Amino acid sequence: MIYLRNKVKGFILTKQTIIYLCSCNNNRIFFMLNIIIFGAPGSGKGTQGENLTKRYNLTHISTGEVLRNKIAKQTELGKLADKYMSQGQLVPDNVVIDILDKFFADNPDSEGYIFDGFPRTLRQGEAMDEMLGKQNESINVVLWLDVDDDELVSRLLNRGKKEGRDDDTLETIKSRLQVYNRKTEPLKEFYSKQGKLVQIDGMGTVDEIFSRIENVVDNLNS
Ligand code: B4P
Repeated sequence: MIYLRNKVKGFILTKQTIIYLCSCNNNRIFFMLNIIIFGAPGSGKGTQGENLTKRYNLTHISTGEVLRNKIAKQTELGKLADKYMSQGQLVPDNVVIDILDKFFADNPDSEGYIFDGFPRTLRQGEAMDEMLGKQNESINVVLWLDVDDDELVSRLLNRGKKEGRDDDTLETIKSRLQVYNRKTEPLKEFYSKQGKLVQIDGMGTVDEIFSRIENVVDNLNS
């Protein structure tokens, strides 16, 4: 209840005013919760992203999922993405930034967003801030799922066996982890400087991890 999409510029809103306005359904005051779920490949971004979507009624985007759909449909963008993903490399920034731009255009009335797998580079992070800024929005929290490397590899190999994803082979996993360390990890400092990064112990069962996440999200700004 803390995140106010302040369409009413120039008002100072106390907690009491917010409670009052929220009880008036006709007032078009929006509370938005914008979350980035962040972590290495296999850290559980997709898994916990879905849990968050259901629990907080958010609109979910997984750039990995969007790209895999494009590959399955053999679109031009899909063919391009496949070249990078099958090598464990990141798809070029301009391609994924365009995907995010379209996602915002398609979901203008969302109650909040959950970004899963985006941003993965500093340039993507800056582009996202800019896009959200245009809507008078910003990221509320970046949930960093911290998981040991051995566990990451074991989860991804397991998924490879079950789902047959091309990028879940040992060789590709190694290169994805290197790419993560080189290109994605610097985002931790980017969000830490903004005071938004929260480290979550990503080891344990899916339910245990989700209750740690709930604990953080439920207590934001309290
Ligand atoms: P993604 O689709 O984002 O996938 P991921 O990082 O591999 O996995 P995730 O962290 O979501 O793990 P999951 O919950 O599935 O990216 C795939 C590729 O797309 C990238 O390598 C890149 O090439 C490209 N791409 C995507 N976004 C991009 C961007 N913004 N810029 C450029 N390129 C981009 O969990 C993994 C497995 O572990 C699952 O099988 C799950 O069931 C299991 N698991 C989860 N939690 C567990 C737990 N607690 N215990 C045991 N197993 C667990």
